[in-house]
Amino acid sequence: MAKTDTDVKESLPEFSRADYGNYINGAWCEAVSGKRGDVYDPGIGDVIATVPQGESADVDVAVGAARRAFDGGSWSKVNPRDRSRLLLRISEVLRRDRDRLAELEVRQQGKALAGALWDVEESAFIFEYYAGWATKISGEVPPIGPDALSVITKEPVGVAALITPWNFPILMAAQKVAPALAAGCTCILKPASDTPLTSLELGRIAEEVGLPAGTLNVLTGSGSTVGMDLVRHPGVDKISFTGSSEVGRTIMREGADSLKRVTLELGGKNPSIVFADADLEQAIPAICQAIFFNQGQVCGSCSRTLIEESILPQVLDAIAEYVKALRPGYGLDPETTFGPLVSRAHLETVSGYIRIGREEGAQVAVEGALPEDERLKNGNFVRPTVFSSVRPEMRIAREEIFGPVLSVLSFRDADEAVALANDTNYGLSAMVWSGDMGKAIATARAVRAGTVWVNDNLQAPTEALWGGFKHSGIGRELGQAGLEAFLELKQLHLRTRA
Ligand code: TAP
Repeated sequence: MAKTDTDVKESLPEFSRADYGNYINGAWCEAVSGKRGDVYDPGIGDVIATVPQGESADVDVAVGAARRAFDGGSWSKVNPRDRSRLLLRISEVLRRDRDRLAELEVRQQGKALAGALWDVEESAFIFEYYAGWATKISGEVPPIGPDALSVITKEPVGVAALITPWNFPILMAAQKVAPALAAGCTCILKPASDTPLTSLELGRIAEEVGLPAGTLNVLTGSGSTVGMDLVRHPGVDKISFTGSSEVGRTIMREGADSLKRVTLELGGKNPSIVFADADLEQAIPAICQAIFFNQGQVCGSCSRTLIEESILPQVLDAIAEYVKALRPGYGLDPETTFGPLVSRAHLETVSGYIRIGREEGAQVAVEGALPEDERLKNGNFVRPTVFSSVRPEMRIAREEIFGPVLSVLSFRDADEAVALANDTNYGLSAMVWSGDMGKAIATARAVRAGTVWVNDNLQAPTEALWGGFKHSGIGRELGQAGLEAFLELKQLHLRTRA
């Protein structure tokens, strides 16, 4: 049954527009210039909040605060047990405020509520997980002989600038802030301009739990000014960035003068490989979810599906059924399974790729619906689209679209599947579906990607790791590797000979 306008309004509770400040040195402040920027609800197109539009002067203030807290200042004096307790407190407050934060995430990003609730819950777990690590950062004493003692310690890397994207705003912030603080770093969080609100809420939580001033600073402003200034700033020791490969390359170039340590989590054009002996009842929803979840705005999404030739028609039919069953709508409506794209600019990019696919000669195998409700007419909705007859050289098979656009290709045997899977500059994730575990594992090992799921999809456990090969990034986040990214090794050489 089609929804009425009234139904949708009921799922859009009144929301009063909020004006946020930046959280710098333990205080809320305007940008030095006094400028502010708007934050839009991508489902309805309205302005829901304003935030300071930071510039170079604000970067100097934030870096100064983080530097002071690190260089013998307040955070440097907090011992690991207390660091751990503070991270646990952040985790508790995230859980306490889960529903409100999830609603805010839906409003600024557009995602379906169930996903937003999961994001906040997982963010709380990330803080809990790294709270455990804070007291376990141990060094080594290598055997160098009787005349001296060599002690290797792990030291915080210093002031870290954390630059996040808009697809999982609070989760990406947690993924960087929690290990940075556990390691003993101080930080400046620069959220994406489209989705700064839950990062600013993280500043509010830092204030509530009593994180010392300057330890976590949240600074809004555009990537080309605030982001670039953080990358070039001599007072910043480390950049942890998640976003596009293009900006990742710029960060490496611009950070080179000050020899910035970098962790780069970048884009992907990830393949799913479906063999004829796969359990299709599991594989088909999994490959569809891996491209349509969060409207395809997921760096690990599998936007190329490679299907063994003999099952191509039946898999295409089943994908079409899945796409037709998607429910486009507003993220807070419990029936919604498919929300808007994050911004008008991104809608144009994704729509452009759908046009390019048609022009390149790919066939539209199926396209899904747009919401019918008038209330959503200014939302950034796009039809989920599946292309068949895709050739490997087409742009829709090579370039990251970061939207709900699936390119389907076929293969004859495992060697061809691996060759197609690896025929990309990217290497973030991949999926292999087969009932033959030996073949599945051999294929997974041959694919050059940071994570390969075998008979599963999109899992990125906090306790494991996440990151890419090739143009998909440098370094790893999550797990122990995510902590090590905020540590430097140091040797103390102590003469013991008289
Ligand atoms: P980007 O345009 O790269 O933006 C990411 C962040 O970097 C934003 O905070 C942005 O600020 C900032 N930024 C932009 N230009 C900058 C510059 N010159 N110097 C420093 N910072 C700069 O990406 P996006 O559009 O937000 O996100 C989509 C892309 O991110 C996709 O390619 C996707 O694959 C990738 N992504 C990767 C992952 C992982 S884990 N690998 C996760 C999510 C997304 P503004 O918002 O103010 O422009």
